[in-house]
Amino acid sequence: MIWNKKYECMPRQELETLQLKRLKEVTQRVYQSVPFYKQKFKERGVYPDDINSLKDLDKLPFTTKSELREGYPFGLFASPLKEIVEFHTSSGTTGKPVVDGYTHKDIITWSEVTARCLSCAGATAKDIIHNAYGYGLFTGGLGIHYGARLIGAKTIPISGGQTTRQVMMMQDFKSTILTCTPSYALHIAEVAKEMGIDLRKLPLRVGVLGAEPWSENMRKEIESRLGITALDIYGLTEIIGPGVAQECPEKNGLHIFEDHFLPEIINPETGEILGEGEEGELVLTTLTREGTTLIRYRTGDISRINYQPCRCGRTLARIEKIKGRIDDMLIIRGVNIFPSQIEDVLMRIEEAEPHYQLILERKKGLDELTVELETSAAIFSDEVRKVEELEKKIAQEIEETLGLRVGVRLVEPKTIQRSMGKAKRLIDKRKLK
Ligand code: DLL
Repeated sequence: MIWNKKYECMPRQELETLQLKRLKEVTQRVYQSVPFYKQKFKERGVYPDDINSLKDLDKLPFTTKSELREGYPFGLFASPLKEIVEFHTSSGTTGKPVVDGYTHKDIITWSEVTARCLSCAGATAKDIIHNAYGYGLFTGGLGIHYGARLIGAKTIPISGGQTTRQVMMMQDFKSTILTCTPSYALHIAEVAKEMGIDLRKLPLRVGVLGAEPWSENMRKEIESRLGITALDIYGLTEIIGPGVAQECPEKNGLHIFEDHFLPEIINPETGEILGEGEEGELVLTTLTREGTTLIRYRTGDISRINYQPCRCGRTLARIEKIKGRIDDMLIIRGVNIFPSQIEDVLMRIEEAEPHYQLILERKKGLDELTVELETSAAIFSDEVRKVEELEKKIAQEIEETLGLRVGVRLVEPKTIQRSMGKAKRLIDKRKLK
């Protein structure tokens, strides 16, 4: 299902003409109305009139998360406060959050892009959408809600938590689409099983899952436990919330809505723009936002871009599944690794349950990583030797695949805390000391 053929299937040349027109407007807009940008542009010796082609993008300065924090709460808005109709904030737990202010037109844009996401995943007006993303300051709940309303689907605004009730309603309302984080989808499946309900037999057919990194093998796990097609959705509060990019059933990258968000991939160390297919940090410029309008925002997320048209008919570029955030990259004895890469290996192990945590400690001045992984209760009823053998096998598998030596500790079912939203995969005990 393609929600907006005109824009999602636009020939690239035409799309680029539109992007340039919008980029010019947006640079004018921030220069005129956001003192922070006027100052930054001046410092760099660049003015809105210098933007004459998309290649001129690299003349513009980057925007960082810490700059947004410094502007807290309304300092970076490009619209007067009287035009703002809604606020959302980022979900960070420490320090001041990042605030996104939306004008009425921004809410219309947001509805449009999340409607595209849901349609891209196969949703139509006939669907019953079980929306278990958190409602409130987090953008997940309301963002999906607006898109679902635009396509005329039936939304259950259930938010996160009270999982037994979620399963009951999913069964009684005959929900067809589940929207939540991948880790919460797994938790729902676990609770359903305990209730004696087989989700695979319910009408549920698609999951629109995102807001946290998840690996290909985690996808397989979710698909088989819930009996659904699990598709990835990407977004961030700073830019709009969910609705920046969405995977189609081809499962080969997430279509980025380039008529609204202009993507680049850069080398995070040098800031240099990288070519198609090269891995680096995703940078986004909002082309149509009014309230919060950002120029070259450094998302901190690692991906690649692919400009080849997709078999689904969309001409929009695709970003590869996000590997993780730069801040979450672990460097252990010289090996750079993202938690999602370890997850991918763990989910290949037959005895592994999809619940794990990574514990980072410093021992004798060296960083050490221990993988805590749940396995079935049956394994613990065997001899201790069996548990140790399995731990060794998993450690070996990780070392062979990733070149990284880790400790593995198998734990009983339900030891690891379940998440209603974004799962906490890494426990950094170095910072606790
Ligand atoms: O997580 C928005 C969202 C809601 C996206 C619902 C998808 C679905 P924030 O709380 O601001 O916003 O967190 C944004 O989460 O920079 C990524 O690091 C991470 N993230 C979001 N989607 C994905 C994804 C929402 N599909 C931050 N895969 C982003 C990997 C993701 N990481």
